Amino acid sequence: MTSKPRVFSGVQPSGKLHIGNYIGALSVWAKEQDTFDGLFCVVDLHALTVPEAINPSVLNQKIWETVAIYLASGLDPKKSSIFVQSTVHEHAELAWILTCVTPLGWLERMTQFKTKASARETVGSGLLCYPALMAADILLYDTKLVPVGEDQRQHIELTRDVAIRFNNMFGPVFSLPEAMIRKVGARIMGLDDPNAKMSKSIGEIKVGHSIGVIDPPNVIAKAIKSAVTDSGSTIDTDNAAGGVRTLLTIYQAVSNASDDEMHARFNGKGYGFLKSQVIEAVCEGLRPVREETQRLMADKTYLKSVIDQGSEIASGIAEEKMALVRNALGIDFIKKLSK
Ligand code: AQP
Repeated sequence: MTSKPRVFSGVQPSGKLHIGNYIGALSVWAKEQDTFDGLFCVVDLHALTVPEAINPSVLNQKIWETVAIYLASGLDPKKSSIFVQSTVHEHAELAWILTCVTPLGWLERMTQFKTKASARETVGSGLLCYPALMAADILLYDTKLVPVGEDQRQHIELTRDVAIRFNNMFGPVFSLPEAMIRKVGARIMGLDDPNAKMSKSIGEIKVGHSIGVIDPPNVIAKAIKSAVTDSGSTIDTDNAAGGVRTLLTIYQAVSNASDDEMHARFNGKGYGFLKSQVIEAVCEGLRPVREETQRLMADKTYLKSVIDQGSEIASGIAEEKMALVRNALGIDFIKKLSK
């Protein structure tokens, strides 16, 4: 038993993993891993919620690449468990059970569902039920903290509500998790649209929307040079909004500059200067991640050993929790009959 708080988080292996995912999630995991009992998962079952977007060989490649990016971002498999969601079957089993205890209205209220559903002609039920799978991911492990970007806050609140509802109906099985959200950079907006969150799926199809974590420097520079600003020309660090605020936020998150340092460096300077500084900081900050990801992608045997080790640890915890869940629901026949 460890006294460190249990932490669970994940990234979907969908689209192009971007600097928002890195700043909002991955960099926090790596920085804080010594203080966590951490489980970090590549949530491949979540990537199935938009089946029209699935290309099996691309998805398979993205799963490997996401594991490599986790490691390249600084996660250490000796300190944290890194695994792939579909290798631990309890995620899918608990997701179905939690779907059954979650009122439809709770799912329909989710902002992410409403945004994604409104952009599509047909919407699969998986997109609606996604938060129940996310609740299963978290609740399986008695997770205390969930380090995520701001966009996931509502899903963590739903997870707590689902856990409370289950506990009230069937007995105290689940502990209540809390979101862990950084102050600067928890919601990075698209470079092409300061009103839309930077997104993996949009980044995959739209040049200039995102900065990919493993994009080469020339691609990063081109995206930042073309980033939307506004009709002004000089920076007011305290009141900057829109695209200028996005660039300042990315610089501050990547460089760890304080508010005073940001003021001294940028106040009254031109947008061209800001862009050149962001290009330099981002290219330099992401260079080790890109290079290490490339190196790790050539060593699948090592990546597989990391995933196997993480899956074994995660499965051990998940099996124990599922035994309690089945017992609470009265569906533990298989075990009883085989005794
Ligand atoms: N723009 C963002 N700024 C800060 N954090 C972000 N995260 C996502 N976008 C931003 C955080 O990254 C983690 C992994 O995200 P995800 O893969 O679970 O799902 P997502 O939120 O759906 O990511 P995308 O990029 O928007 O993907 P698509 O386009 O496929 O929907 C989470 O902690 C998330 O908060």
